Amino acid sequence: MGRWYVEDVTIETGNGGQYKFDCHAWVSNEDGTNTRGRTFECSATKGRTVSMSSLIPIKYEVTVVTADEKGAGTDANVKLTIYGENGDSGSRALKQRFRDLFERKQTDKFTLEILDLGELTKIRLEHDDGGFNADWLCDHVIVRNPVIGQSWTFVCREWIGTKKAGQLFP
Ligand SMILES: [Ca+2]
Repeated sequence: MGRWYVEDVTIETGNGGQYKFDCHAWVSNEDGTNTRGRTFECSATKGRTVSMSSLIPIKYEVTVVTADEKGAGTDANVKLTIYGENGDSGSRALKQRFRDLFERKQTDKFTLEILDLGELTKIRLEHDDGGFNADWLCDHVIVRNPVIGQSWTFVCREWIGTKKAGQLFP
């Protein structure tokens, strides 16, 4: 048969979105050329409601660059929170064994496994004020989602210390 009656088509995306196309139309292929088609507008969508259970964990690659300025480095314990359209990462310690982290002009890399945050919006940096001269001048942080190959750069360049702990960027 070359004729097919289509009531509606519903497309569900992997992250819980739902799009319904009302058709109520015959889609014909009677002339056998299979070149006749029809376009239907989307009639109903079910939000960008994202259920956490459908999100996949991603190993985000985090690059932290400390500024090239006197006293910019720190030995305090640094924590990072990443915010995205699907939620946030929670406060994550940036740690590495056997390495003096966050020194002047230094680049430090970390991997954080987080449920897919979607489009990233901001980050929060904080530290525990540990060590001598704990104030820290972070230049920028790059967060990369290796699954889609996209990176977000957050320029910081503000001192993070006891008085300004927990800066939000940008
Ligand atoms: Ca250090």
